[in-house]
Amino acid sequence: MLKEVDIVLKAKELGYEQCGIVHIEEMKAYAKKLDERIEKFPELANHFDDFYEFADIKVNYPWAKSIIICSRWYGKYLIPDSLKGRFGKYYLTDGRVDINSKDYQDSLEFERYLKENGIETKTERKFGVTALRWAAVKAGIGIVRKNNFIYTDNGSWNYLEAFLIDRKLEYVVENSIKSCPPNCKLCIDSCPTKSLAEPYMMNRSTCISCLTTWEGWDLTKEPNSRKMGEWVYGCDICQDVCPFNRNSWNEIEEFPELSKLEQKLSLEQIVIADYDVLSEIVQTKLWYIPVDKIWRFKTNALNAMLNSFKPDYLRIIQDASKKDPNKNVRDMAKWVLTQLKLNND
Ligand code: B12
Ligand code: SF4
Ligand code: SF4
Repeated sequence: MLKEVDIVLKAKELGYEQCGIVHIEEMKAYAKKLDERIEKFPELANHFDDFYEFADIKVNYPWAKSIIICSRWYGKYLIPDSLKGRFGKYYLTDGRVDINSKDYQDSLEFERYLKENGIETKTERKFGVTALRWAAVKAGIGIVRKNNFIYTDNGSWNYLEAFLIDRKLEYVVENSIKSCPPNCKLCIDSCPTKSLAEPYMMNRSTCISCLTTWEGWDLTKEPNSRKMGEWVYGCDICQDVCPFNRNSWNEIEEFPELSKLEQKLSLEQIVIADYDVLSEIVQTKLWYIPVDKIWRFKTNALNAMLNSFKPDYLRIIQDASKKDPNKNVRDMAKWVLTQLKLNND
C-alpha cells in the first residue's frame, strides 16, 4: 500500500518541483474567495458559475477523498528574446497539451504510477480538476502573494497540476517562504489596465491575458486596447516586476520546437501569415484562441503594432486593410490606420 511519502518522492523523481496532499474538504473555503471576487466585481459573476464545483468536489467525483497537488517549474526554459513581453511564458512552454514535452509525459507517467498502485485517480490537464492555487496553499507547497500567484522558494514561474485520489491521505509541506513586504505594491502599480486592483484581487475581464485570449474580441471598441502594449497572447507583467522573481528565470533548457516557432511569431509574420500556417502551427501551440477564430492572432498583432509603431509596419498594415481575406482583420487594420491618423491609400 502506497504511503504519502512514496507519492511525494515519485512526483519529485518525475521532475515536479513540489508536491503535497490535502483532503478534499480543504477546498470548501475556496468558495468564499469566489464570493469575495464577485462582491468586488459583480459583473464577473457569470464567469464564476462553474468554478463553485472546484470547492465541492463530491458533486462530480463522489469517490474522491484527497488531492495531490504538484508544482512544475517552467522558469528553466529558454525564451527567445523577440517573444518576451509579447507572449506569456507559461503559454510558450505549455506542458499541459504538448505531448512532445517531458512535462506532459511525466504527468502521464505519474497518473500511471498511481493507477498501477491501485489508486483511483482523475486529473484535468487543461484547466485543472479543482482550484489549483487554493489546493497549493493548503498543501503548503507555496504561498499566494498580492499578485495572486503561487510562489515556491523559486518564485512564481511554476504551474500547478492536481490529481484527485480515492484515498484519505495528507502531506502538508512546511515552508518558510517570506510573505510580501507590507508596503510593496509594485505589481499593483505596474498593471497597465488596473486589473490587479488591490492585493489578492483582480478583474479577469480587464486583464490583458484575458483580453488577448478569451475576451476582447473587437479591439477597435475595447477601452483597454491602447493599454495592452505589445502583448499578443497572455501577460506576465505583474510577475516580471516582482522582487521575489528577481533572477528566478534560469534559461537552461530548450522547450520542444520553441525556437522554430519564434520565426512565425514576429508581429509582421503573424499579420501576413497564411491562415493554414496559423491553424496548423500557431494555434496548435497557442490554443486558447479557437481554430475557427484564428484571425484573432492577426488583430492582436495589429494592436501590438499600433502600440509600438515603427514605420516598417506601415506597408503591412495597409496591405492587411485591403487584402486580408478576413473582414475582422481588414477592419482592425483600417482602425489602426485611423488611430495612426493615416489613410490607407
Ligand atoms: C480562470 C483562470 C485564468 C483566467 C482568470 C484569472 C483569475 N485569476 O481568475 C485568465 C484567462 C485571465 C487567466 C490568466 C492567467 N493565468 Co490562469 N488560471 C485560471 C484558472 C483556470 C482558475 C483561476 C481561478 O480559480 N480564479 C478565481 C480566483 C478567485 O481564484 P485564484 O485565481 O485561484 O486566486 C486565489 C488567490 O487569490 C487566493 N487568495 C485570495 N485572497 C487571498 C488572501 C490570502 C491572505 C491568501 C493566502 C490567499 C488568497 O485564493 C484564491 C483562490 O484559490 C487557474 C487553474 C485552476 N484550476 O485553478 C489558472 C491559473 C491561475 N493560471 C495560471 C497562469 C500562469 C496564468 C497567466 C500568468 C498566463 C499568462 N502568462 O498570461 C495569466 C495571469 C493572469 C493573472 N494576473 O492572474 C496559473 C498560475 C500559476 C501560479 N504560479 O500561480 C494557474 C494556477 C494554472 C496552472 N495550471 O498552474 N487565468
Ligand atoms: S497579467 Fe497583466 S493585465 Fe493581468 S493582472 Fe497581471 S499585469 Fe495586470
Ligand atoms: S510585487 Fe511586491 S506586493 Fe506584488 S507580489 Fe511581489 S512582493 Fe508582493
